[in-house]
Parts: sequence; C-alpha cells; structure tokens
Amino acid sequence: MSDITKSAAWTRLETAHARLRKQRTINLFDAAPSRAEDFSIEAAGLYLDYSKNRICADARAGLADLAVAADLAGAIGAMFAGEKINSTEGRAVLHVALRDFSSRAYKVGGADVAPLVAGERAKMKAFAQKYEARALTGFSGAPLDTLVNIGIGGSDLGPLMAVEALRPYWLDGKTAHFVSNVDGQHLADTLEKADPARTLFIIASKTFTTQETMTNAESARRWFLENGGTQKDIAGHFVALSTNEAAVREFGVAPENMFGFWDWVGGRYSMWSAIGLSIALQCGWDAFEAMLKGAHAMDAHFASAPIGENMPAMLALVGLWNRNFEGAAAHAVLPYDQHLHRLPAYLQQLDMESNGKSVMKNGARVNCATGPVIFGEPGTNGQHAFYQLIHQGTDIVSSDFIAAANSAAPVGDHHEKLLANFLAQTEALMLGKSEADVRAELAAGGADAGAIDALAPHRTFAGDRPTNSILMERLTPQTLGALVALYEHKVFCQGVLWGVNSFDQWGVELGKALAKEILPEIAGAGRSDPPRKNHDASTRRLIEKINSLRAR
Ligand code: G6Q
Repeated sequence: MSDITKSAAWTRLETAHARLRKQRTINLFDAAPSRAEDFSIEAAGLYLDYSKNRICADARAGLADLAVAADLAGAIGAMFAGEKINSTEGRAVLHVALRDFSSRAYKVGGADVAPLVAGERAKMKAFAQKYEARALTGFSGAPLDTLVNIGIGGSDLGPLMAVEALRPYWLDGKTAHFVSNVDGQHLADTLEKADPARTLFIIASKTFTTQETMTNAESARRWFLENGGTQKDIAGHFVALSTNEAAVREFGVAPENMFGFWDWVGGRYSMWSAIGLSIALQCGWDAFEAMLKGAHAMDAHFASAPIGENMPAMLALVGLWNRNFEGAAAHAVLPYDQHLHRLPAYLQQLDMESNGKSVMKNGARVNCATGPVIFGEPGTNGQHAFYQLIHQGTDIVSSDFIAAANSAAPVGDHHEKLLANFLAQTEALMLGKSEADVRAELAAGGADAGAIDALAPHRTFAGDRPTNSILMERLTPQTLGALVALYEHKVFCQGVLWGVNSFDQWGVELGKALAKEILPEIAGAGRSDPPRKNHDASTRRLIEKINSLRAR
C-alpha cells in the first residue's frame, strides 16, 4: 500500500485536470467520435456508460497508472485468495465465496471454506423450500406465511433492499416485514399487522449482541408468548442468523434453527450469506440462487478483466477522478426503478461505512479526500426535489443513473416516460444551457429586453455535471446480484486506491458502546435518580431535560 498522491500518476492526473477543467465534456465527444463506445463497458448483464464524465483518454490512462501505483490488481488477487486484508480486525474478506457455485476452493488460514458455504446454503435451501411449500407450520397448525426480520445495519439494509427490488418474484400469499429501529414504534407498528400463529421471526445479527436487535428480539418473543404462543412453540417460530452460536442458544433458539456464517463475511457484505434468508423465503430459493449467480458473474468479470475494461474498477477510478480532481464531495445514486427505492440507503452504508475513513492502513493520515457523501432517491421523484442543486448548485455532485430497458409491470406508456426522463437528465446535466440559448429562447417567447436580462442568469445551466448511466435489460435476480456486486467491488477498489481499510467500522462500534454507557442515566422502567457522569454541559442539560419531561 502506498500513498497515491505521491505517485507520478497523480501528478499526471493533476496536469490532465488542469487542461480538462477548461473544456466542455460535449467537446470531448466532438474530438473522439467513438467516445460513447470507448467509454462504456458491458459485463454480467449490465451496461455502464461513463462517457458523460469530464475525462479524456489521457486522463483515463493516468487513472490506469494510478491503479498500477496502488497495485489494484494485486489487491483484487489478495481478496480472492482469502488474505487477511481487513487488517484492523485481522480478518479475510470473502463474500465472493458465498456466491460461487463452482468447485473452486477459498482458503482462510489454509482451510477451504467452500464446503462450509455449500453446507449452510443447503440448509437454507431446504428451509426455504419448506416455507414455500407451506410445510412449516406454527402453533395452531396453520402454515407460516409472514416473516419478520429483526436486524439492523448490514443485517437489515441488504435483505430489505433486495426483497423490495424483487417484488415481482414474491411468492403468493407470503408477506415480509423488516424491523430495525430500537424505537419501539417500529416493532409495535409491524406486529399490529401480524398473526402470531403464522409468523416466523428471523433474528439476524452477526454478533448477536447488538442492542437494537436484541431488544427487538426480546420484545418480539414477549409479544409471541403473550399472544397465544408458548415456550415450546418458540422453536417453530424463531430462527437465528448469526456467527455467535453460544448467544443464539442462550436466547433460546435451538442450533437446528440457526443459520450460520463466518467472521470473514462483513456485516454490510452479508446479504449473500444466511443473512439473506428473508430474501430466499419471500422470493423463493430459485430467485435467491439466481441473485447469487448474478453477483458471481460480476465477480468473475472483476477478477479477470484488465483494469481498463473492468467495470467495477473503472467505476471506482472515475469516481475517484470526480471526488479528488473535480471536487465532488457528494455522489447521488438515482435508480429509475421504483423497486430499487432502497438501493440508495443500502449503498449509503456500503460506501460510507467502508470508505468514510481518514487514515490509511498504515495509520498515517490520508492526503486526499476519501469517500463522498452518498444519497439518492428513485427517479423521477428526485427530479422534483433535490436535482435542482445537482443542476445549478455551487458544488459539483456526481451521479449514477440506473435503469432497466423493460419494466416488470408495464402500464400504458409509463416506462417510456420513465426512460425519457432517465436520458433527458444526464444529457441536460452534461450539456447545461448557455446564456445565449436562454436569451434566444426568452426572446422567441416574446419576453422584452428587461425581462431577458433579469431572467437569463437564473435560467442558465453551467453543465459538465458528471454522470454515469447503468443500464440493464430488466431488473431480475441476476441483474440485481450483478449490480450490487458491481458496487461492492467499486467500493473495494476505491478503498485500495485511497489506501484505507474498507472493511472495518470503528464509528459503528463507538456508537454501540456510547449508547450502552448513557442508558442508565435515562429515567425509565424502574430507574430513578439516575447517576451523573462527566458529560459536557449540553449533554448533561439534555439528559436533565429529557428526564424532567418524562417525569410529567
Ligand atoms: C456493517 C456494520 C453494521 C452491522 C450492524 C449490525 O458492516 O458492522 O452495520 O451490520 O451493526 O450488527 P450485527 O449483525 O452484529 O447485529
């Protein structure tokens, strides 16, 4: 690992940027007639067009040099080889093993983990098939057909996003709910709709110690016991997804109802493991397996394609260009697909928890900006909300536009309109609108000179706002798997380039510890005269205020 800002490639990129910043992106198309083709990549059922970013062939060559300087190819090899690349936690990072159905070995500490993966997958498959066949019955003898997944962060966002994305694949008569927030309203609102006799609770927690999840799990168990279930019925209504067998047993879930995974599966990379059980139950095993295979197709491309033709690597490099050279501190994810409405939230965690770091693996401070702020909403909704800032704000925001050419639910000409918007936005963001064009348009509309002078600055768009377009034939389990794997590898590549560890999350751990410390100071259930700790004056006063409001 080296500091890329000290490399010759970085200097080359600075020179390229000084030249490019005076140019219009559209002029790069005039200079290179095959640009749209040259600046696009097709892999695993996805098509990426990155030609609407302000980079030229020389800048792209500089980015490829940067990948060499950071030994990106070596890092990809190290990940697939099971090396302990999560250095601060001493762990391998092998989510790619979870979606490989070949006989390839994945070694962790010398032992092949592929048979473990296959064994757990077989157990999940048998369970999912029983659920699909309505052969899992509850305490009344009725089939279980409602699942409540209790988990948070990596044990919630991926499965929830995928279940929403695969709505057309939902099995008849099945319902899935996701409870994550420790705010009791989340659980209460969910259980209001649930019939205990038909409900399967899935307690999803890698550590099985997370405060929010364990609190929700205990309250769910209490609700179950107060609403017709008995202690002996728990075995048939509660399953656990975890790496912590002892804690699962202590909670009261029998080992046969536990689906395991391993420390080399990071929380935010875990939807392919047992953590994805809710996807397999709600959408069927075949859809879950197809999603894994779609991700594997992207893995195979990622592991073998040269950097210049490698979709995740190029998405990462272009993202780095926008972040470090164009100064884009925020990146929007804009799926033109309602079923992908949780994708921005999912990617927020994937990207910001992975690369929201300011020291390199060797402990030295980074010398350039790292992960951007990720946000987004489905198009076209976002167009009527925050796109204004992307078009005309003072900051550069880069964006990914994602669409399927065909709809899973064609209604009239809705999809054509959706696609027209998808295309119009990226074109407008690149082209902008010159003041001369605005003036001509106003004049043609009959505006007088005074009105033209007053309005022209407001209606002028600078353009050159960088965008990527990601297109697929349709959103299926395969293309969803490929899309998520694309982003996982993009984030990995950027982490390698910036020299940070993308696989730890000390900020999350801090939050977990702090909330536990402060809990005894909140007046509530059986607590009075709470102890005072050495807080700052603002926090102390807020605690007093909360406690006095709760005492009324
Ligand atoms: C993910 C993070 C974090 C984690 C949650 C839930 O990479 O580590 O989001 O997934 O804190 O943790 P548990 O699964 O252990 O409950």
